[in-house]
Amino acid sequence: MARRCRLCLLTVFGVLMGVGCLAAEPGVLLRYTTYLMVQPGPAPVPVRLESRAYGDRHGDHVYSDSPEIALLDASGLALEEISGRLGETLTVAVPASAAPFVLLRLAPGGNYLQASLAAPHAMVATPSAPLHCVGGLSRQYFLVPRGVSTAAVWFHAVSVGEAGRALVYRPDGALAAELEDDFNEPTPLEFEVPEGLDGQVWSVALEAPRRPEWRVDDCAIWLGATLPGLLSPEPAWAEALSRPLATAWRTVMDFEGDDAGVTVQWDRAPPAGVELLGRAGVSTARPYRGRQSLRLEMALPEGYDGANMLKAFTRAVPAAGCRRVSFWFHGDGSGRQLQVRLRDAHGEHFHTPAVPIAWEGWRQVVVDVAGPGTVAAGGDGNQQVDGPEVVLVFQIRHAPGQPRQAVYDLDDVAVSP
Ligand SMILES: [Ca+2]
Ligand SMILES: [Ca+2]
Ligand SMILES: [Ca+2]
Repeated sequence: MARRCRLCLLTVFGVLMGVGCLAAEPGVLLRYTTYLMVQPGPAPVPVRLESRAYGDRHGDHVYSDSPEIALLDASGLALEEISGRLGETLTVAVPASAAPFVLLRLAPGGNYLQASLAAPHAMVATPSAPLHCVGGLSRQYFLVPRGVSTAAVWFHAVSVGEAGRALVYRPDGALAAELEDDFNEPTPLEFEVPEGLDGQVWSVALEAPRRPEWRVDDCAIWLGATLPGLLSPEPAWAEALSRPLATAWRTVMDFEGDDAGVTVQWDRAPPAGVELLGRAGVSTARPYRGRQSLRLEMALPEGYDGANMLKAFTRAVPAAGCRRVSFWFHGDGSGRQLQVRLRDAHGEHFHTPAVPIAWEGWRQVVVDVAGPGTVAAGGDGNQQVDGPEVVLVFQIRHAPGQPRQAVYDLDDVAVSP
């Protein structure tokens, strides 16, 4: 009898403890659409969702949007769709499941939503599904996978005057990088990951800016493509939820040696008497990391108005089974198309989607070799990046009307399975 009572008490205590946690920890204030990843358990997980009107913070405008919530399984299939009411609090139960995660799509529209739950969870913060927060971001944790040496968190506060002070912290809590900006354009806060601090949990926060004419309000936040795109209020949760998504990155070229190991070639031979300059070599002028980068130079003479493509072939690098390629590229804003091609050990070519060089200065580029935009051709046709070694080709497409001269730098080429 006594034993049964104790069990009852424990159960009730457990429930109350959960409720206590729910009340104590209101989450980040969200707007527009943000995805919340929840780890389901053997019992349903209650998620408390508090809808708040835009007018709570700003009296100048009213939005009629009511919150729309969807429960999605790991494949993105909707399990349940719930329409909430503006200004009300509702509790959604994430059903008991053995699945690694369930996603909640939280869409308060122009109004706000705040989620509270005691179970392990994280907010999705990827380039394609950013986290949309309001009034700053309390310290949130993320996993830096093994092999990552530099990474970035991106901020975009599109309205002029809506700004913030972005902070990234190392696993021991020491400040790693800091940036106060208006973030009118998507802006990365880049940070170095010293050896031994990869494979660990870091953190990020967005605070009120110091400049008096700026304030923190709406901001979209996402993690650079070499990081699993999850931000969690607890380090252990970030670790548990991110680990299955993390891939180990391996640097295959850092251009620190005497020989860049890169040869260049124009795609089309120019007419007789016309000379096109294309050059590749190591340079100390503006490395991204270390002492050197790969410098790619091109020049087309006056009067030459043809389209062409400069191709830079790397030496063969160990990249068998590679699914993604990451590198840093110093752009010139010219809009030229930059494309990465892989030639595997069996002569199969993988043409990844081109990106326009629309930025100036250093930026990380991550290409998805295994993604739907990649076209495979030739070779053994098995759609596998066969090793042991693979040649990477960086192709820069010149179109008539674009600047006749360009100097690009490229550094830290890494691959992930
Ligand atoms: Ca802004
Ligand atoms: Ca370097
Ligand atoms: Ca192949």
